[in-house]
Amino acid sequence: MIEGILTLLKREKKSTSDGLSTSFLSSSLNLPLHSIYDGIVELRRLGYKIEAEKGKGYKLVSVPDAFIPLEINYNLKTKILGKKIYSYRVLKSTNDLAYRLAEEKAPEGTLIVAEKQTSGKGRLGRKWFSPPDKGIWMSLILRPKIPPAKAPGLSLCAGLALIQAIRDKTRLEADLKWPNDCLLGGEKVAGILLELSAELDKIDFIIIGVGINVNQTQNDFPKNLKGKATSIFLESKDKFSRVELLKSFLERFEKIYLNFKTFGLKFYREEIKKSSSLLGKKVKLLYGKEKLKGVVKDIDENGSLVLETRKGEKTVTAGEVTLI
Ligand code: BT5
Repeated sequence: MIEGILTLLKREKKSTSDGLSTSFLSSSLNLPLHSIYDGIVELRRLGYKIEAEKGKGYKLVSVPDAFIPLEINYNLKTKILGKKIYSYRVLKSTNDLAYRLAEEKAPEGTLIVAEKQTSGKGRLGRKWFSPPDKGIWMSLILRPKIPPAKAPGLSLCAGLALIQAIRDKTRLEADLKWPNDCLLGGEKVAGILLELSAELDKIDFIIIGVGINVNQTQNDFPKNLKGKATSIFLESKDKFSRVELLKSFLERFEKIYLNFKTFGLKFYREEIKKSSSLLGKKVKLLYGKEKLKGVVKDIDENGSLVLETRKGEKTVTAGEVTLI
């Protein structure tokens, strides 16, 4: 019911008329008058600002920048991603809940999103700082029929979709830092965490977790992240709609993901390389106990990093890279 009211109010927002009367909404939606009143109350409770001047109709003044499934779904141009949404004010970790839901057979494309995480996770047990209402903390359940060895390429696909979405919504040009970071001005604005449930040769599901710092000010970051982390607001001095950015990411990632399942990184490798801040740079790489130094030569068709070291060329599938 509220979807219908909202759709009409949104359409009306673009015109200059006096708003929509209760009776107009009631007859257009084939609903009794009291359902229209209830619907307006519910929309206001969710944070939609709706004016109703005496003698005139309802007018939508503003929409909340909150992860309301209704708002995420509105005009969302995807076929799989975000068709089922679990949205929370507070969660320990969207990845943890996504993993549990995936084990319980939640469908591919299920989106879990939270306004705040209390135990946001990075890789290797690291923490992901996820304060309320200013960032996007989300996870997607994917079930691609690809060999497990190809899965890490999905981190780069998500990173590329993120860079495209940030460009689309903010005009900022972010860098992709292999394997799972997005940087603005050399500092981390987003991170990606891929978790996999698989047998030897078959993926059961993949959870792709994405954390994006959107509207944080300098004071919103803890001391240990100063100089390391940034937000879209800090780089652009503008506040952006998290919902719009999330939708743009879902639409772009779906397109890349569907191609990736069939063709691997083929269509995206060049774009990934163009966005990559590491190509041609001298780096140090840590992977478990292995330490390597060299110049980044390439990102290959599997998404691995190719390093030119003193002992020749080395190809690595994962690790921690620092510029030297
Ligand atoms: C990552 O790990 O970059 C992956 C982060 C994934 C977070 C999302 S949020 C939604 C979903 N649910 C989860 O529980 N997680 C995912 P890693 O490369 O290990 O980087 C972690 C490091 O980044 C930390 O050790 C800090 O140094 C830094 N860091 C922590 N919070 C940050 C933030 N908000 N912005 C930038 N850097 C941060």
